[in-house]
Amino acid sequence: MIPTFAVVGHPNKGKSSIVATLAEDDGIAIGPTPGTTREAQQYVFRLDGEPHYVLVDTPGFQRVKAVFDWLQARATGAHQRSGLVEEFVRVHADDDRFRDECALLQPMIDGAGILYVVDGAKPYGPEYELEMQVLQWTGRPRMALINLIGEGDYVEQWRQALDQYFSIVRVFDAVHADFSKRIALLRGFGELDESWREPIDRAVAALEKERDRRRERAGAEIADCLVDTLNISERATLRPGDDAAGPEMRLTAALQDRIRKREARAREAVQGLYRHHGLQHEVATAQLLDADIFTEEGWELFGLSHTQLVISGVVSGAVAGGGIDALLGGATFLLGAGIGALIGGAGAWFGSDRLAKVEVLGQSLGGRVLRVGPVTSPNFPWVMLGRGWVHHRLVAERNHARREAISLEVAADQHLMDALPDDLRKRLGVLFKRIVGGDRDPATRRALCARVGELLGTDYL
Ligand SMILES: Nc1nc2c(ncn2[C@@H]2O[C@H](COP(=O)(O)OP(=O)(O)OP(=O)(O)O)[C@@H](O)[C@H]2O)c(=O)[nH]1
Ligand SMILES: [Mg+2]
Repeated sequence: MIPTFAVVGHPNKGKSSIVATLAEDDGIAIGPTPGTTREAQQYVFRLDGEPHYVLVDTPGFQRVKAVFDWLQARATGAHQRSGLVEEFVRVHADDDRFRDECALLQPMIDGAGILYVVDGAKPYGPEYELEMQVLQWTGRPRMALINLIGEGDYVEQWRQALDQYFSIVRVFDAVHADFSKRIALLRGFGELDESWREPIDRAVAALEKERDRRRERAGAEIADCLVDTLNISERATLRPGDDAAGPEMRLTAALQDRIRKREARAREAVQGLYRHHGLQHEVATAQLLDADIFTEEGWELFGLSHTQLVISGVVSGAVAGGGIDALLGGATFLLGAGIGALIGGAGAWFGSDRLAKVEVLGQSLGGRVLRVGPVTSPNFPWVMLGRGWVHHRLVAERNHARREAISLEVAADQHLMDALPDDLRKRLGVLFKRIVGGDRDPATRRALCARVGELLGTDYL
């Protein structure tokens, strides 16, 4: 049997949040009012189609005292307790008063382990004791999870009480726990019962492998988006005597629109890799990621600073000949010292005149053809990459219990891509140049995928 865990506890303590995070399912209902979960519901965690474990989300205890009284009135010895719990559920299967209790006890009767969830931000109280006793009477392997909803800290109190009834007691914040905490918790599940150790070890190994694979695939999605957006152009035929200004504006707008759509497609793919299908709506509210590609602010924030554009050799021709290497050696010396004068003032790298190539192509049968694009601004690939990086970071680290809008603090004067190690920035710069230059070699694409994947694995943000 696949290891199965019933997540139980008082109403509104974060049971569904824990299920959402561990099952990677952002479709599970989570809410601030007690009684959000009305029915027990199974969630199978699968990777590559293979089921690894099952979590059963349950409604909270409602009438635990009545349950315990019923059990106790019939108890004769410890050897009969689990049988009595079974009998309770059988007898009350159609009794509406014990609907929630039956729903939460049934999975245990069917062989599930128990994850008892409490809120460590609120003080311990004797009303929980009966819940713990009923769970103890099931005789199933059980672990207590101290979730923290809010500011208070009563963890020690809780520990002392929980230690009496549970073989393992852990603090686990369903909303903020990172990958390593999730893995540590899973390993704990494996310790609950001898027969679960092996399948849980396999689940952990599969999850770790999946994490690398997701990053790799996300790197490829972002790299492909870069290659595509660096090659998009728009054309229109000009009739004799037509002024090019109007069509040029229209084509520029169309070009920008296609780039935006391409990026949206890449973001969707990255979210899909991490099973964050429902994120789309929230991303729209995230201030940073929602910023349009074609704004000067975003350009500054996500891309390279002017200084880096020069010292990385991204802006060829701005410095004569071998000057770039000399500059790299003396980067600190140059910072703030006349760089602006070398490459032009702020804003010189943004604006439609510099953004994309605009060409009137030769006479064709229908007339002259106006082409806008591809985008030639040297910062463009860096801006796109920076946006992809930030988006990936937020998606990859986001728990499935987290439903509020995502946001990221970035100082206004920060240039994200400046945070890259020089070596990586240099390699990326070389690849960008090749792609802008029309290089279609699959090896170039592969190299870009690998470099972007490397970037996604870094912690520079
Ligand atoms: N800050 C914070 N809030 C949490 C955490 N876990 C749950 N919450 C919030 O607590 C509330 C209840 O969470 P649920 O997961 O719906 O709780 P539940 O135990 O399933 O509730 P019922 O289904 O009503 O019994 C929601 O508003 C969650 O966003 C947490 O770890 N940190
Ligand atoms: Mg719930």
